[in-house]
Amino acid sequence: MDREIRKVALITGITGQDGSYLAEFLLEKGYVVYGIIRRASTFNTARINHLYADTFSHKGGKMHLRYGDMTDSSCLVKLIKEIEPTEIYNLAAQSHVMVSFDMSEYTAEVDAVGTLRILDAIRTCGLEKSVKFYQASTSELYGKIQENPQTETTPFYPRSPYACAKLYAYWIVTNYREAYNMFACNGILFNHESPRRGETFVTRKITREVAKIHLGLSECVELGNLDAKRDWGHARDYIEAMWLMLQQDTPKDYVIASGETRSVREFVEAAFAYIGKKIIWEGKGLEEIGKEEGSGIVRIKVSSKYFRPTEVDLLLGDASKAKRELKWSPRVTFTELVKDMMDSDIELMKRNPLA
Ligand code: NDP
Ligand code: GDR
Repeated sequence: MDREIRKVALITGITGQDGSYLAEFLLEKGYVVYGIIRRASTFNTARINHLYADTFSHKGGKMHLRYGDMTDSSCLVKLIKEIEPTEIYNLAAQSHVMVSFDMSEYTAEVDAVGTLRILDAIRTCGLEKSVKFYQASTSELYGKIQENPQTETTPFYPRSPYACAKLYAYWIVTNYREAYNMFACNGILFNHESPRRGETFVTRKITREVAKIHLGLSECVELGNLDAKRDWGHARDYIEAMWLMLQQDTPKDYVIASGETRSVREFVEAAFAYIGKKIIWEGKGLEEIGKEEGSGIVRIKVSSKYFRPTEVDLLLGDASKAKRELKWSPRVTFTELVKDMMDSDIELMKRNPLA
């Protein structure tokens, strides 16, 4: 294949929410896509099975999976040498903020040093002048908010081991860009969700539980901090921004956000509204409950076990730079996002009430 027109992408974290949407997107654009998967004792490819297991949707054998891990430098070198990617999307991470308090060292190994390992693997293979590199940076970097809304120049103040690890990754990407002239970009993405969102993130936890309540399979959901505010968008929109960053002439960092913020409480209300129920809040703090209007059944309880040692209270992104330079804008509204997730979880629970 001609070097000039080769379009070969390597995605770390391909089995995750974003990796699966990105793989689909790149295959549609004619890329050959390689993904790194981890060996697990159970299948972990549910989000991408449709892309490679089915010969009809296999896109002419353009999707390939390789075993690997962000903690294993030699395997990263071997894979990059074999694949010679033209673009690398580094999405692999221990991505759960709460879990990072329990597994702080591992989170740093994967999210911080893992990013360094892959950058060094690129250099070891002599590809630093040809590969374009995308780093999955995050709005969690802003943590304790210094400025509202947050832009590319807002100071960082990380509030979890996850955010601290991602802070290292952000700066090592910046440093390698400056030191070695690498085409490396940080996408500072605000929360993005979808029917493929991991089940323990708050939006998916809510839509799954509300779907169960709708079908009579459950009565109540336990949550943590209802007052935390997030800038939520749809993952499908956000992965396009990743690709756009690597199609520019100059590598830069971009905020990707919806520009709207809502509390966890508002997400709960929107999910219940979708099934035609209104929630009435009573009490304060850990004693607070959410009752269904009319029936008075308790639908929401607050539990201390979901509170974090340090919380990020409010996130609100300003994606003006991405709008201006990448011509990127989010398409899916908050209401459409909730609908997409609710429809999908109601279907899932109908098919498999034990899911
Ligand atoms: P997910 O948690 O859904 O996916 C994470 C992926 O990383 C999975 O494929 C997982 O594999 C893989 N992974 C975890 N540890 C390792 C490891 N040691 N070696 C190799 N692969 C590993 O995350 P998302 O798709 O939601 O997010 C993608 C990236 O974007 C992450 O880096 C996340 O931190 C970041 N981010 C996400 C945002 C969001 O709102 N979704 C916002 C901003 C940034 P497995 O399936 O085997 O567990
Ligand atoms: P976040 O997402 O920490 O923003 O990180 P998450 O959905 O886990 O939490 C959002 C907010 O909801 C509050 N919350 C709860 N959270 C969870 N998980 N479970 C609960 O029961 C619950 N109740 C209330 C949290 O305290 C928090 O304030 C996500 C991840 O995808 C990161 O990888 C990514 O970098 C950031 O988004 C941007």
